[in-house]
Amino acid sequence: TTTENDTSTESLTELADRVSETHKKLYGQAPEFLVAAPGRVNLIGEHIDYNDGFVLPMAIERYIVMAASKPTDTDEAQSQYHSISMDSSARLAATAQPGSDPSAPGWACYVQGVLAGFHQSGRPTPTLNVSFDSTVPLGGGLSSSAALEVATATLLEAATSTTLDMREKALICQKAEHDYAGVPCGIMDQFSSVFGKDGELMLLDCRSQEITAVPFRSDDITLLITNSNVKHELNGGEYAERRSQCDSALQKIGKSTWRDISMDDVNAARDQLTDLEFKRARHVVGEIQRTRQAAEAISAGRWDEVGELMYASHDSLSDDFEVSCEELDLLVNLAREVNSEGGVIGSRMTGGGFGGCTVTLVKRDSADALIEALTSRYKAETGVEPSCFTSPPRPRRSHSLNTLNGAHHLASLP
Ligand code: GAF
Repeated sequence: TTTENDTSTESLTELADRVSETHKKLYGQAPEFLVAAPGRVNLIGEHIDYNDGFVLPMAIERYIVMAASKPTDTDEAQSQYHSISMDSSARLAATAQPGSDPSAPGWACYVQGVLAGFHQSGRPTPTLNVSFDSTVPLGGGLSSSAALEVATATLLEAATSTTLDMREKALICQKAEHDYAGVPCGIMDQFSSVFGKDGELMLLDCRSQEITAVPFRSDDITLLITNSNVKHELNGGEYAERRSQCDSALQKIGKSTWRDISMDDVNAARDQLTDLEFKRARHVVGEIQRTRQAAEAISAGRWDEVGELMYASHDSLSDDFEVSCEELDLLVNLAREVNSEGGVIGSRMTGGGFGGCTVTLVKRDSADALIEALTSRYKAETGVEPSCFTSPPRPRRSHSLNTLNGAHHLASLP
């Protein structure tokens, strides 16, 4: 069980100021570079990014900010990274192999993987003193690891005055997660952090990597993110296990991509599949359909339909894909009970699962009452305090750091 720290309501500007100040104290140097990368919430399309499916995430106003300066000792070959909230540091070299320093803090593998990716692609990786902190809750299913990877990549771009192709950048970050964190993730989180704009859902075709913006057309609806503040990572292998179950189901169904498979094909292959593979296949095919349909329904303002699709997605993730948990089911059921008369449109778990967050579409003027109901009832049943925040889709503002969307190089200071 984890709880969010109280820095979670900080704006990007406040976070950037605080990280800069801490950096000065820590290294005795003003930062030369300041970068940010956002977390994300996924409205629908879960566990199908690695199955050639569609996902519909949105960047949220929660960021990882990194400040960096060049060390005065020019012979120093290793960069030093310091996590402010975790008060831990790591010395990292771009040539290190995965797992070569077992004493390094848990977060270091994500940074290390990106350094290695830059190095392997023939790009320079200058030695830096770095401090970072986050308003993305860590390990809460809002993509804090991708934000850390993308912030690192953005810092390296800034420090070497280069701009990577955005897709290549996201793919370097995904590879970092595969090779250095051992998680065979899809492309959703890194694409979201690189390309995401808050207030705008992006329909990502994970096969072609094409992105279509899906703006919210409703001023009176908001997204409520509720952190269950529990994590049930059994052995860390559940994600890879789901991936290989999907791969073996695909092979047995006899097609080269899930995009060519209908529910009839899944049913027709029932006898060739194990029970688990059948359930996984039913989720994948159903979720691909639901996500396409949801994108259309949002564009047309058919919110009730979007809500039904979200509940169906949750049920499928819980029953067929088995990545939910009691606490997430409880939060979704509580939202369902408050129902449409209470302004709730739809609700589901978001992200990898086994704890973390739910996402709920709710009428803006009902959000406070819903937060109150969820908080008191969830706490009464689990003994855990959830954290709630809305990520209001709204027009972009134009005069502060908050206007920045996606990964950003905030400043290069002389
Ligand atoms: C995690 C992964 F990193 C994503 O690629 C995605 O598969 C998600 O779980 C589930 O939709 O966030």
